[in-house]
Amino acid sequence: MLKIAIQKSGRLSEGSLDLLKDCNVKFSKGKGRLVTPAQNFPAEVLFLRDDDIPQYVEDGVADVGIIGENVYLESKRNVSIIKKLGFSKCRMSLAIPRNQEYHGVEFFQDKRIATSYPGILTDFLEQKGLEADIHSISGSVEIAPGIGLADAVMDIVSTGSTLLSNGLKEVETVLKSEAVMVGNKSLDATKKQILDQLLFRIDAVLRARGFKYVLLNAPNENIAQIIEILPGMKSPTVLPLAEQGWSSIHSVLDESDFWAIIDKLKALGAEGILIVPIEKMVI
Ligand code: PRT
Ligand code: ZN
Repeated sequence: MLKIAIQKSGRLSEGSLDLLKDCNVKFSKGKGRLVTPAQNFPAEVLFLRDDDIPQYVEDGVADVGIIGENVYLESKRNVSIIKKLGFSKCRMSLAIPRNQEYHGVEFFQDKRIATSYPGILTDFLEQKGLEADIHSISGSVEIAPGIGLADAVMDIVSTGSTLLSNGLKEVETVLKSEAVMVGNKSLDATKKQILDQLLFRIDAVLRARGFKYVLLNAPNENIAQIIEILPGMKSPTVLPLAEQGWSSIHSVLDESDFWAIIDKLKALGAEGILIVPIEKMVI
């Protein structure tokens, strides 16, 4: 039985639940429940506060857990990062009042900086050879300069609107973060085997998320050129259409290339282009 810890409620919950669901690990999330067994996979799901997960994984109360990289780094617990999961992306940044001039990171020398991540900030300042007065506060960091508690903040930023609405500007990115799976360093053979099964599924799900399946109709004389544009997993599938001189071409596209390729395809006479999400991708 593999014990998987996820955040009980917060910004990681939905992504964690979706990932397990896409991996076909089914369980009921009863209200107020702390632990629930999976119905079709040898696992148990624990619902915890994200900050507690690194310690529980280190102690073996949970075998693996899903947290933000920022929480992993701040906790300094003896657990390993097993896999980056690609959701809940954000950055940790230093921000200062909008009206202050900024010419470089030396700005922070001897300043008072409010943060909920004193460990990460200490490491960053040390790396830059700077000394500052770190005020460790647990929430609403962004109001600290406005009430005279600090000269600057280091906080999580996603869209930047929280900083903006508090009269702050982002001046340095300290680190980039996303959801990661962390694991206990001494799992026994049975747990490792279950984890491998889960990772195989996670890989298939994550791989599929970056790709789309494309189907299109094209005039036969342009097939060769179209195939050159479409990367495909091996080579695209070409099927004759009932209409003479036309074929249907199927392939897999990297989502990030999507628009550039679509334009070229249209220029080559492609019609009826369908872009379909892929659920799992095993290679
Ligand atoms: O209750 P529990 O302790 O479990 O949860 P929590 O309140 O500590 O964490 P939660 O749910 O807020 O965030 C969990 C994780 O999500 C974080 O550790 C990050 O890894 C990740 N994440 C991604 C974020 C954000 N995006 C985010 N925008 N965490 C927090 N924020 C906050 C940020 O603190 C700031 O107040 O959102 C605000 C900034 O957002 P923008 O869009 O205005 O820039
Ligand atoms: Zn937390």
